[in-house]
Amino acid sequence: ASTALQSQLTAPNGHTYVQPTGLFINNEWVPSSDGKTIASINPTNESEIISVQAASSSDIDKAVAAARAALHAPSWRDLGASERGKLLYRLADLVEAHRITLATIETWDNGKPFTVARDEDLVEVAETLRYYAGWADKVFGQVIETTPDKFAYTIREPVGVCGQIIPWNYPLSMAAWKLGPALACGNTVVLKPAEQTPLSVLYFANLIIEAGFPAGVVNIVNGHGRIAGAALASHPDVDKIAFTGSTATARDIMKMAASNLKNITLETGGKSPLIVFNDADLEQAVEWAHIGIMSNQGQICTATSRILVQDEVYDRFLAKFKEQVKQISKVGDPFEESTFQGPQVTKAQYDRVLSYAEIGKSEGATLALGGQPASKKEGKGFFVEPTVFTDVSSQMRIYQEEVFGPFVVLARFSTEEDAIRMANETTYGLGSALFTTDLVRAHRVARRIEAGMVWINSSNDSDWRIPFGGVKGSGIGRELGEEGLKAYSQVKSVHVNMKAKL
Ligand code: TXE
Repeated sequence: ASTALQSQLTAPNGHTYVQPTGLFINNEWVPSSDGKTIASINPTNESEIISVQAASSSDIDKAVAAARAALHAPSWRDLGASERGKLLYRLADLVEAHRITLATIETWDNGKPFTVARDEDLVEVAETLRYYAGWADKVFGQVIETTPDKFAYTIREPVGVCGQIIPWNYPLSMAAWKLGPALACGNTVVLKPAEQTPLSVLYFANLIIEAGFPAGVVNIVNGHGRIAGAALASHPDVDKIAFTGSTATARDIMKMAASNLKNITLETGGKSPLIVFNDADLEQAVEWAHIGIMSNQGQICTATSRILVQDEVYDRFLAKFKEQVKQISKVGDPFEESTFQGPQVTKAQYDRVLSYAEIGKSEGATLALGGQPASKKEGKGFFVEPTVFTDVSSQMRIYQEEVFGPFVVLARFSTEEDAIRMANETTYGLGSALFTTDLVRAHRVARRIEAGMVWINSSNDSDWRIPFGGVKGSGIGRELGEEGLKAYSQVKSVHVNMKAKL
């Protein structure tokens, strides 16, 4: 099976490489038990790239058993923490060595611009792995003073077998965010990529073998959410589920994870506000507001998809913002260097963005830009025009619901109190951004926004060293930074009686 489950492919940019297509279990490539496969589609021209194996629930059982065995194997359990770190450093180096291949696959399968995959996503993947490599031997417990008769200390232990379910918008970055801390802390993993974009993560699996991770420490099983994902989330021998995706699926996962009271971390949707005060540097606000919603085809959980602008500067901001969208948001072939926006990832997402354009019009908002399919070569590809709505009010669905595309709504406010109230009138609480030159106001407002993250005078400027996650309907727990280690280790308390007699 090891040799059959791969194919030599040539990507649209002429890059040739060998694509694994199997399930990666115990450092081996195996077929699915029921012979099912999933076709990966190129969103640029809607053609099939290749079909890959789709895990059944019995394949998930095999992957979980491999992860459980690896957790207890001396090759992993007894490996020194610094040695675990070295494996992660080596994996990061391999990601860099294979950067062009990985970026090529990411662009082909997901549709994001190649320049972005190569210069942003792949840099983040290597740096995140390296960051957590450094933490591997710095996760330890405490000695706690009580009385002279007691010696007490804590041990930070791995949580165990971790199921990780990731989305399609940043396939490799999401894998790195989840694998880095899990492996640094000594866990073993069954990771399920999104069925829409498994190819880069499958290629990455071979680097895990090459880095020297023992068999079963990382298992990567592509499959449908409702089959493979659900089998993982409900599995009685999985200790933790880490999930990034929609809030609706997160709710299902919480229910499934309740079966054996799994430890959970969830990173879900958002409708993040970006507030522009009268005293803001308007040029800077316009540039960041554009990046905050239009980059990665708007498929970013922290996309600042609601722009709130103070009365006095509203008209000027809107004019400049529209100009920025027209000038910078060049839609086209993601392999072309000049492209800013590629296709949406799937037909479903393409339809979703266009349907929200219809919803916005029917709700009475003003369509200021876009709202249509973008022109495509030979009528193929999931391209949409960057879309801007104005005259939007808080009752409208386009103000409340996550669209997950290059789709933004603008509303105006008068006072700082109004801005805070409007920013918070959402069931979500992931990102937020605010623009002002008033230092005191910046920090005052940052405290009052109900969100896991606030960007002052920027947007979506995330960093692997800084915690990432949401409040309210945007999730539970934090990833990245030192905080991200808490999700993957648990504390054991040891009490030692020092008294000779009771
Ligand atoms: O997400 P799902 P979808 C939001 C965004 C988007 C919408 C729908 O608004 O338009 O979700 O996208 C797995 N048990 N986000 O349907 O279903 C699935 O296989 C276990 C925001 O693609 O949440 C995939 O691996 N797993 C987001 C992962 O969950 C299940 C990123 C995400 O898919 C499952 C993506 C089940 N029952 C979408 N059903 C973000 N926060 O960045 C699905 N999955």
